[in-house]
Amino acid sequence: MARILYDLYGRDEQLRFSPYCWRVRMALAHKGLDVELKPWRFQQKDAIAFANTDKVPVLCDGDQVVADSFSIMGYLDDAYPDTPSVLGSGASYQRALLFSHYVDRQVSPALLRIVALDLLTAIHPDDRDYFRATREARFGCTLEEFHSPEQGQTLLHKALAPVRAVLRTSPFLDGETPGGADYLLFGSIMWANVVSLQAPVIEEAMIDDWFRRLCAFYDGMGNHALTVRDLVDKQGA
Ligand SMILES: N[C@@H](CCC(=O)N[C@@H](CS)C(=O)NCC(=O)O)C(=O)O
Repeated sequence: MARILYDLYGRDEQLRFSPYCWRVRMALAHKGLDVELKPWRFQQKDAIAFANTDKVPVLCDGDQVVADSFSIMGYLDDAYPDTPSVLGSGASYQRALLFSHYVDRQVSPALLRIVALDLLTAIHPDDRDYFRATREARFGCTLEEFHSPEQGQTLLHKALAPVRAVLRTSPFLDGETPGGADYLLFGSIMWANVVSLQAPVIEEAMIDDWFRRLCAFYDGMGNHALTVRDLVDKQGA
């Protein structure tokens, strides 16, 4: 049976920007596992209700259904023990879990301040009212008030201090070759990179260099990603 990943798309079916889906795609590629990407939009909740979730990614692997990016990465390690591990087990798994919380709570919120309004341009027109309503309720202010690229860059610079420290000593966060920690962070930077109207979001050469090297992995999967800038150049905002 085919392996299927439900993957968020935006104003174009090829515009794939979910940070959580990107980390899973990198994990699958790391393991050499093929996957069919099933395009999904924010409000298509019925299509993933079988997985008891209202969010992507959702992975269907034969008769196994797994939701949540970190759970999917862990599932892949368990289900395919003969492939290179992504998160590892025991202490290694716990550290990856900690790193995942760091990315979600420190890095992604900073990136969100930088691209909050750009996201509206990236999202499918039918999802824009939904996105604005749900996010404004979450932030407690309008997207326009939340959008603050300068403040976001300051927060991002501070948040990335531990990443900078590690990249001074090794080419990837997981050492000589990329692994789970790299993919967890890569997903968020890829998300901001795909939706940003003013690329690049990463202003620091060392981290940008790490990101570019990861984009080139797995047949240049990241390099081939369509960005909102490609579409706006052709179609306008
Ligand atoms: N903790 C989840 C978060 C997944 C998530 O928030 N996915 C977003 C897309 S990036 C989503 O599907 N949102 C649906 C919505 O906002 O209605 C994971 O790691 O997979």
